[in-house]
Amino acid sequence: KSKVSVIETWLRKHRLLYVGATRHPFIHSIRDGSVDISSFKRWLEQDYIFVRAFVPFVATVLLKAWKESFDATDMDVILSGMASLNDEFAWFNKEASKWGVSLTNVAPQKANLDYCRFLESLMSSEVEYTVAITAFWAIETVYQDSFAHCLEDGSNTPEELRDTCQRWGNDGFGQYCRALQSIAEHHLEKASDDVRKRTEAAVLDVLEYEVAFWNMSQGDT
Ligand code: HMH
Repeated sequence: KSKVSVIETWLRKHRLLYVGATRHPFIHSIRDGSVDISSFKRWLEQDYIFVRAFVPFVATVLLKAWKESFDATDMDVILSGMASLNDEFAWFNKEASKWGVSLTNVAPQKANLDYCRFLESLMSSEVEYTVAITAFWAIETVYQDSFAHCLEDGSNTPEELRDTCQRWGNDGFGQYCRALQSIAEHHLEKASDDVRKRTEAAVLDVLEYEVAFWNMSQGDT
């Protein structure tokens, strides 16, 4: 008898919120070609700030993997994620110059500050590895699922936005998210009820912050 995984159970239970985070009107507007370019530029500027805070978060996940996990593949997968974040900065700079956007001196908006503050709370050494790695999986997966949707057959994504969608929507990134999911699931299976509950709450927080982040990009903060 095949057992439904912890993560699969949560995704079913919180389906509406997950769909809200991965099929947001902003994503629909990219997919159907009606996207407002000033919204896209705002998203680009704000996401650069987010990713600057995301790197130290991932560094703490790596540190926790080293201390708390006995499986060496955890560190390999997290390190590959850090390496792609390094490419991401080069990509942000290239993309910003393509759109005539400056990434220096951008003021973070409230939804972004709130999300970055949440990331910072997860960086604490008090936060268990299981909580942190699962939140990490959720953060990456929302972008993977959202942008992959913009590349599916039948999508009408403007040519000049395909590069952005490819960045997170490509198959390699999809495999990486599945690798993170299996690591998170492995730790969740062994976790106490208490840790599991706190992990579920962190995943819900991520989904809510992601919705607010898309809202901010569209200017409805
Ligand atoms: C807001 N969530 C946000 N930005 C990102 N770049 C990702 C997730 C994925 O790395």
